[in-house]
Amino acid sequence: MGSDDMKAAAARAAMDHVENGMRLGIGTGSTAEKFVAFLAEAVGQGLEIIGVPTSERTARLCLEGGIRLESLDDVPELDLVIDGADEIDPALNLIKGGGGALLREKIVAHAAARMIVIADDSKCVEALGRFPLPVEINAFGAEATRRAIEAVARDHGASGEVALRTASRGEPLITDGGHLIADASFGHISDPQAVACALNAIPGVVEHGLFLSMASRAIFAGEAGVRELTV
Ligand code: ABF
Repeated sequence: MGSDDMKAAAARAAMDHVENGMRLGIGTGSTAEKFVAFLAEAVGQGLEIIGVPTSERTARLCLEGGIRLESLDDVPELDLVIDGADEIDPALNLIKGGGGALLREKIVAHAAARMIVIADDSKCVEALGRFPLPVEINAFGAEATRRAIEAVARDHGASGEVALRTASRGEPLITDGGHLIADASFGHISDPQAVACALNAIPGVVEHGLFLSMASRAIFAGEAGVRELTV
């Protein structure tokens, strides 16, 4: 099974957790997009849900698929959010933000009673940090903020640099919220909670991609099939 098929298998399995009448947060990224496709199919067959998207891109795909959407302001409490991740540790702590949507993803996840993360097996890690940690930052004073993140990373044993993310033509990537993304290469994050607290203390940091104790279930797909992990 290729990576695309694994993502689709995890996304299909997540549909078993979607019930009629749910207020559903809908994630961003290629795995979440497979989920949107299955959801659109189910909606076409009569499933009624209210979706709250985590990005403009997901919103567009949902609307194309006929999925009813509302804003989080109109539906501030959600039953469930289903989203992808860049890394997942055994306690279901996550790194997210590789797709640049971490702020809305975290706001939506925080508003949801439950979070299910869907992924192919390659996202499972023993310890977070191999994937550079995305940090969404305010454009004002971006270099000062980048250096402050670098200091946090150094204090926590980071092995690499902190780089501002660029878009396809080399200009800075701008998020849906109008911010920048700094990617911090830790290599290994031994104390995710401490790193999260230190990043939260930097004024220019809008939000970071450590999603700690937010997901209660992970659906992984790999060569051996689909497996679910709960905490
Ligand atoms: C989003 O999609 C992100 O938070 C994460 O960065 C990314 C995972 O992407 P993919 O499913 O394409 O690997 O959920």
